[in-house]
Amino acid sequence: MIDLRSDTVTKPSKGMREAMANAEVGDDVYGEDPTVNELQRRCAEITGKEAALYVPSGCMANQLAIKSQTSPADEVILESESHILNYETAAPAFLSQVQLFPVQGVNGVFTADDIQKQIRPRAYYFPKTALICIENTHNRAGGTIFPIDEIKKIRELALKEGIRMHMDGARVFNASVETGIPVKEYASYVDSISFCFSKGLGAPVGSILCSDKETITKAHKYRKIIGGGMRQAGILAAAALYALDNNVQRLKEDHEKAKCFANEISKLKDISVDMSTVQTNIIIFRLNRTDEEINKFKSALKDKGILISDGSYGSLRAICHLDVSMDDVKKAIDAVKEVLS
Ligand code: TLP
Repeated sequence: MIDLRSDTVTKPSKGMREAMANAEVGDDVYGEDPTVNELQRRCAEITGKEAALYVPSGCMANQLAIKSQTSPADEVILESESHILNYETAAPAFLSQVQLFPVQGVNGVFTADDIQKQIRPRAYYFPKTALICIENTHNRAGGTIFPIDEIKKIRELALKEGIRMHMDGARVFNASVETGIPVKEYASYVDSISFCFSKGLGAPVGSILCSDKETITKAHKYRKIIGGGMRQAGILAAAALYALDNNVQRLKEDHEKAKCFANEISKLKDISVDMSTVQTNIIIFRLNRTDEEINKFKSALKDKGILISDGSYGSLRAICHLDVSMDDVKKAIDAVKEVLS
């Protein structure tokens, strides 16, 4: 199968498995796992933050960021197509008792001007705007990169208003290798940043939350409360360290594959792709057919060994990653052509 449903489907390579097998481990609930400790140290260094916390998933990293930086009845501004709003099963309401204020952006990007209007005046009858979340790269928008100049403007506004900022950087390394902007620089404009090892970086499990010591101390406690304390997790952290050492620069290849796939399928009748959104490894496209025909298209592709997934609002999504070669991408393009002809 050529699995383009997500970059989460990647399997640990031989080298990664060896690193996992050889990992030194200890009980991380006692803080005694040397490999987890090394991963957290390394990620704090990469992001220029004081501390980091290894967690099982990107959702948990985002939710701990919200929980640690808000109080019940606060408000969180985020983009209306963001992962936190759409795919995290209303966890901010469930875990943090906060209200989400979605602001519609363009291709996942909102501006400081957009947000300014939505910041609540400080009055007892308004919720307190406590946190602004930005997603970089933006999943539902097609892997779009949040422009650094806009992040800076939002940061200025947030500092002026006393609002904290979190970056859902599940795929921030994709943004970084594409723009050449170090992750540390992205991180310098937010109070907390999370990223995932289990997507394009190719690890089987795990994400990290990086922030100041106080926030990470809170997140550590909340991770325990929600059952996220892990024991000999060094075996997993070793995969994450291997990913940081070996799988970052190669993300650029995934972007090239995505551009190639998007380019070729955009030439086909009935397929539309907004090429301006194909900036990293995700391709969101539309098949201008009925829902039933779209389902048939997906299953015909599956019969040919190609898996794709649904995007939002009837769109389709393909993602390139390290387990899909340029040859596989060419096969996928041919399959799309055959199925449509
Ligand atoms: N995204 C998954 C699905 O949940 C949609 C995918 O296949 O793309 N932030 C962003 C921007 C994400 O795209 C995801 C996962 C997460 C957070 C959550 O990560 P996990 O799945 O590790 O909880």
